[in-house]
Amino acid sequence: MSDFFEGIEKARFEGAESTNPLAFRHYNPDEIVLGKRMEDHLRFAVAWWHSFAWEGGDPFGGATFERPWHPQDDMGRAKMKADVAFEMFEILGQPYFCWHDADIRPEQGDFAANLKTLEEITDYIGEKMQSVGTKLLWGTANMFSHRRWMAGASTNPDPDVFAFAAATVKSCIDATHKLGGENYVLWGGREGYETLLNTDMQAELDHMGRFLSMVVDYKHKIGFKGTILVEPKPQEPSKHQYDFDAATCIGFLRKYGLENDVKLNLEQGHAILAGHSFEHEIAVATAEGMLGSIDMNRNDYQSGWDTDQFPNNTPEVALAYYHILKSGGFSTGGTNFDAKLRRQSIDPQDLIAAHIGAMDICARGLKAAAAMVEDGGLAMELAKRYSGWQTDEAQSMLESGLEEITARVLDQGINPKPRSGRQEYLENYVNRFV
Ligand code: XUL
Ligand code: CO
Repeated sequence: MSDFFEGIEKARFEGAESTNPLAFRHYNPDEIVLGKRMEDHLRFAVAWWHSFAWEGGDPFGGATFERPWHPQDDMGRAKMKADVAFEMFEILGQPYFCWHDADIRPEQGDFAANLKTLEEITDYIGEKMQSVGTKLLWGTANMFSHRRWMAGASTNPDPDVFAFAAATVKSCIDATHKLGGENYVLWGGREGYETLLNTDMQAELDHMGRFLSMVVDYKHKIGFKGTILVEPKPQEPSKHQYDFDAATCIGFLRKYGLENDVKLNLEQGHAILAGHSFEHEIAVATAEGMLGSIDMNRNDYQSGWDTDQFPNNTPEVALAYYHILKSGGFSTGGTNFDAKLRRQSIDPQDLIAAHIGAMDICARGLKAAAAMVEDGGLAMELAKRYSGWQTDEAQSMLESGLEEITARVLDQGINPKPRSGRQEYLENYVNRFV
């Protein structure tokens, strides 16, 4: 036991009237929502990188957190970091967590040494998972921080980097499989370009497609039952990233024949950077049956940067979960808080308060979404708006062609009457629930 969270008790559900800042007011894991436990709907996960590995630096200044496990270059401190992480999971009652290899093991500089420390730390984490009961939602490889990845991983012009990336991803899928992970994520922060002047985009996309096929082949070979997920983001750190948004990723997966084997991990902040809303990205993915999991955070609407703040906007969260519920909810995926403290929030209590607040907002959003699903008001408006398409005549038009349709327009003197889209009415409707 470390004394990092000394004096902080296990967080409990105390109900909406509670004024206890470290209690849940909405997140009640056993509460039944649409026939399922709240915990099983939301499937929360803590992101190891933001909560334990990030030291609080920004482009203008260094570490502010100064945790007892910093600097993170030695196995003893990596284990201390794991001890503290599991203490936090117990305080919060977190069902899941997520990691990059670089968050959990000390960086050794070469592949063989990194592999050894990854195996050692994942054995250690595996034992802690047994005793605490927190499970692995997903693992992933950090192929963007170290300078070897500066020109990409699978899209690097240097085939040796492609090889290093293949070996790294294999080691991370192995570690995820060993820990019973339910998904494996690939986020390509450097899979893109800084300038087209030095970039062969065609070759890079083909290499990325081939790389992903190898990942899928390997997953099947070792019997990993988890889902392979890619995570769209338009830019940052690369000027342009190939996995720009959900629609771009789906097109890419189809082109390389991967649409049945790979799904999407969607993140709120990435949706905003791509000029979309989070629910837009979710709706695009669910329309194609490709929603895998979500990274829940909140982006600063003024900065135009990926600020990864903890979510605290109920209406936004409610609309996201509305689309998730409508598509049947998560299967292997969940709600990972890809969110970090502000760099002035240096106390251990800040870490706990941030997660409690985020879990509460998500619970509140989920309940609002479930109430909208149960009430059926939005579904009814939608059905009304598209009801014209229920007629045989409208349906048969889809089987015909421009000439037949033109003949019908002339014959029947078709002259459509505009109808209200009722947007304000619908916005008021949503406000009844949030
Ligand atoms: C970066 C990001 C990553 C991925 C995992 O913006 O979201 O943390 O979730 O690599
Ligand atoms: Co993310």
